[in-house]
Formats: sequence, structure tokens, C-alpha cells
Amino acid sequence: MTSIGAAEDRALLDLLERMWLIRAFEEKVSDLYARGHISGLLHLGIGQEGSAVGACSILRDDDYVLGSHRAHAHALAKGADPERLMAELAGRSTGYCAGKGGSMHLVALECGFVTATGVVAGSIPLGLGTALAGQQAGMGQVTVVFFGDGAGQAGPFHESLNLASLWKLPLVFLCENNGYAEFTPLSAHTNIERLTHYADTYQIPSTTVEGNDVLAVQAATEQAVELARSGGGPSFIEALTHRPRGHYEGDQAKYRELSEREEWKEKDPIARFEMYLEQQNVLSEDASEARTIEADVRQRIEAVAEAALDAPWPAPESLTSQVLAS
Ligand SMILES: Cc1ncc(C[n+]2csc(CCOP(=O)(O)OP(=O)(O)O)c2C)c(N)n1
Repeated sequence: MTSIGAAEDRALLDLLERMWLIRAFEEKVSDLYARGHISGLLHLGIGQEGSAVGACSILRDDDYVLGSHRAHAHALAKGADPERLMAELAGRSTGYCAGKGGSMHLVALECGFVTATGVVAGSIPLGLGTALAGQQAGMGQVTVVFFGDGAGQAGPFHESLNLASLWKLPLVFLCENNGYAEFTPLSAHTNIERLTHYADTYQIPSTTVEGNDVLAVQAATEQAVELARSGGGPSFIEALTHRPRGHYEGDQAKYRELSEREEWKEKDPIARFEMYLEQQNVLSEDASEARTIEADVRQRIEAVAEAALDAPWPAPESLTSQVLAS
């Protein structure tokens, strides 16, 4: 576990709380989905909270974040309101997109979360756009775009790396490498072992970090953001992580060995961070402060779910407005 030295205890506990908030939110989403309150295809990022929280923890409110199809954590880490997000997933009119976007078309501009996407690598060129806008505005705004290892073989990914490098855009490419694209291991869709090799090719500074170490991701992002704000151009961070659940809710993940799951259990970003905080005496030996944080957050998410399900559905006459059909 990387140490950030002078960080205040409160700041460390805030990171823990944010990870617990996302974990509790997504576990609740899974529960509501199983009970038929949420429909459509659902991709959860349980077990991958370290990268979203680490990276977003050092961003300014006016920075931009774009996510993938597994984007609840990205939005919540950037400051999205859990209640409006839950309402969106449940298709209610109080949701961020009036219940018409759902999980994969989520937009929460008020907190700088620009978009999720159902198109693998689809957010990356859009991030190029917000980075260009940030550069032209001259206020030091930075864009962080999250995507998975599966995006590395897509054309828009390469075109975006090339242009970001050429135009020195204030953009952080953050690849959450969980080793699988749907049901296919990375080794079955590329001979490139480290995704940072792509960045090297386009002369973009890059690093590979433990994605389940929230402080390691925070430190790498801090460096990348500093470079971007000072006009030094893009960076690429490969955060190694693991998706303990299936690709989507309902996927039994039979394409993976059980031993793989066991191996990663010990690297769970929350358990790992709590252990670190105990070692640093930020948490006491019985981690009771962490249990209080977890309990409070779970209680809050229960209320969030209740409020979301109590919220009104979009009016039937509004169903064809705010939607694009091609
Ligand atoms: C352009 C496009 N091709 C294929 C798909 C089908 N698809 C959905 S998710 C996925 C794999 C994505 O893997 P990765 O980018 O590693 O993200 P992860 O699911 O691991 O978070 C694929 C191929 C799609 N949604 N879009």
C-alpha cells in the first residue's frame, strides 16, 4: 500500500467512506435489480471502487469525468447524488436524465460527470472533446476518462491517444484493467500485455498501478493532473483490478476459475484500505470506526432506494421528448 505521507486522517476516512458509499449503492442496485425494480442490462463495478475513488479524490469540481458501461462508481466518485442516480436506474422522473438514460446513458453534468456509454471505447473521443474545451477555456480544467482493457483494441481509443498527444490535451486516460472484456481474457484478444505500451507508442507518459490500492491510484492521478493543468499534455494510467462478479448481473462467470476469485478476495480495495488504516492507527484495532462508516452509509442507501422507488414515473406524454431515435 502506497502512503501519501502528510494526508490528514479525515481525508483518508473520506476515501474509505466514498468507497463504502459506492459499494453499498451497488449492492442495493443488485438487490433492486433481482427484485425487478431496475430493468435493462446492468454492469456493476463492485470490487473496482479503488480506481474511481482514488482518481476523482483529487479532481476539482469543474473537472470532467467520463465513464464506461460500468460507470456508477465513476459518477458517484465525482460527486453525483446517490438519490438522483438511483432514481435514474429505477426509471423515475427525478433521475438525472428523467429516468430515460439509465445505467449506460447516465449524464450528471452538474457534478462534471459528462457521460457513461454503452459503446466500448465510446467515451474516449468524447473525453478528447471536453479536454479540448478545457484547454481552450484556459482555466486549467482536466478531463479523466475511464475505460476497460477491452477498449484498448478499439479504433477510437488509438485515434484519441494520437490526437491527445499531438494537441497536448489536459486528459488523463484511466484504464481499469480487470483482465476481461466480457467473457474474454485479455490474452485472447491482444498480444500486448501492458496497456501502457500503447501510450508509449503515442509518446504519452504512462504508469501501471495497483488499481485496488486507492492511494496508489490517487498518487498516480495527482501526478497526471498536475502535468495536464500545467500544459504538459495527457497521461495514461493502467489500474490493475478485478471484477469479482459477472460481466453483467446474471452472468455466472463460469469462464473463470474459482481460485482467481479467492486470490483477489484479499486484494479487495476496501478491506485492503481498512487494513492499511489500522496499521497507520487511523482506525483502531477492531476497526469500529469503519463499521460505523459502513453502517451509516448502508442506512443512507436504504433511504436513497426508498425515495427512488417512491418517486414518480415519467409522464406518459413525456416519453418521446429528450430521447433521440435514429
Ligand atoms: C463497440 C462495442 N463493441 C462491443 C460491445 C459489446 N461489449 C459490451 S461490454 C464489452 C467488453 C468491455 O470490456 P472492457 O472494456 O474491458 O470493460 P469491462 O467490462 O471489463 O469493465 C463488450 C465487448 C459494445 N458494447 N460496444
